[in-house]
Amino acid sequence: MKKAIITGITGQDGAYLAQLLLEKGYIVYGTYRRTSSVNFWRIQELGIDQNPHLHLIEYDLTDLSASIRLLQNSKATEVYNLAAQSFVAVSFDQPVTTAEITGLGPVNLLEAIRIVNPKIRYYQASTSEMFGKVQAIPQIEDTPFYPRSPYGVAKLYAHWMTINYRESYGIFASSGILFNHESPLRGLEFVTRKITDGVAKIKLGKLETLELGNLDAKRDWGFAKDYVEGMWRMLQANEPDTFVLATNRTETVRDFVLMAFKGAGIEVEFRGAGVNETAVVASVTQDLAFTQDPALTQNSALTPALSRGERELRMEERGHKMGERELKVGQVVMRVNPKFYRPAEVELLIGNPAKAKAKLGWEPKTTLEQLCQMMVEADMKYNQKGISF
Ligand code: NAP
Ligand code: G4F
Repeated sequence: MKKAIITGITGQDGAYLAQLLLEKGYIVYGTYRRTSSVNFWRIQELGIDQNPHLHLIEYDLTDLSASIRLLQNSKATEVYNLAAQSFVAVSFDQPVTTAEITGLGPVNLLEAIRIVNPKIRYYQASTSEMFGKVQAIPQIEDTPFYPRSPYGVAKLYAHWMTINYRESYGIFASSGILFNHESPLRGLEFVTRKITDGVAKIKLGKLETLELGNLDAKRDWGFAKDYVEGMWRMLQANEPDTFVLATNRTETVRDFVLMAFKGAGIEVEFRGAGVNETAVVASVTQDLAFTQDPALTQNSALTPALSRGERELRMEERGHKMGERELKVGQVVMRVNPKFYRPAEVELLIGNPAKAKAKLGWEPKTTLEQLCQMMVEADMKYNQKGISF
């Protein structure tokens, strides 16, 4: 059986990649950090936490000796380095920690490979943040880099070290330049999940207004589960290389807000500009597409329309109890709070994954609309159960 190490198993990609490799018959060594309260909710959500082929190992990427022991003890032949301080906003407040984990950390693993077994294949989780102030549209593998955050700078160092170890020591070290990828397992601090969680809370009457920063930023958002497949393909290729994984479509944060509210049956209109911009409720359909219960769909052709009282009763039976605050047309459900602005912003990302398609046979399978709907539905369920990860 093939053995692989995944650093950062408690993160979004770590969980999906572990699921994929277990399905492919691997023995997986997933690393997590010692903290006062370790949280395995993602691998629990995917139902893989008790898999006998998954071994959880305490490990910190900043420790060279731990990296050496990790490789020696596991005898893995593939290493997927997903561990990082990955939140761009925090990297402005903690630039040194970010450099140590996200920049230098991967060098510990590359050195450990060089020392323990140079035949081990290595995947580095590089990022479209390295393109920063973009020098070409769309971005491809050869587009010049111009990072705009301490996180982007740290990742760029690790990216070049990956290439350097490939060229200097012949190590099979591949770098995946991945554009933003999201899912119901995304951390709540990232904008898409913050929005879908906020929309769910607003729909359920648990929150009045969502506060966001720069609504004009454009991102190329894909589904994380599609992207981990690309990581695996990179390590099965004949040669190590650098690949962009992206969807070749870009939308603004504002577009995603609109889409998420729509997914919850709420039409919003944007008013004002800059720090004064808001989204207000234009109409509410009570049409909970995510319940997949035609009886709750007001305009369902299959069932007679229910009266409002009947519909609320039916929703309560299904656990969709309406919150105390009912949504009203004209209610402000989103406003800008400048505290979420960044000292330097990446305004536009859009990637062309043509090389990955040609050489790896990889392409994204999930549309942004499908992704957004999936996240809204998951957050409705989490919030109905009263859990918020
Ligand atoms: P994530 O959810 O933030 O997960 C990061 C993981 O790294 C967590 O398991 C975290 O552990 C772990 N970690 C942090 N510091 C560590 C340390 N010192 N030692 C060991 N583990 C450490 O990130 P993600 O979205 O899954 O992304 C996976 C990787 O891809 C990251 O390297 C990220 O920078 C990169 N990336 C992500 C995207 C994206 O859109 N998601 C795009 C391009 C690149 P804790 O749970 O203990 O914090
Ligand atoms: O969701 P974000 O925090 O993701 P960001 O900064 O693009 O970084 C993510 O993607 C990178 C790949 O390009 C990864 F390498 C990185 O690890 C991470 O996964 O922010 C997206 C955009 C930004 O322009 C931000 O300014 O959304 C804007 N935004 C507007 N309001 C907000 C908010 N971002 C956050 N997190 N929270 C807000 O309230």
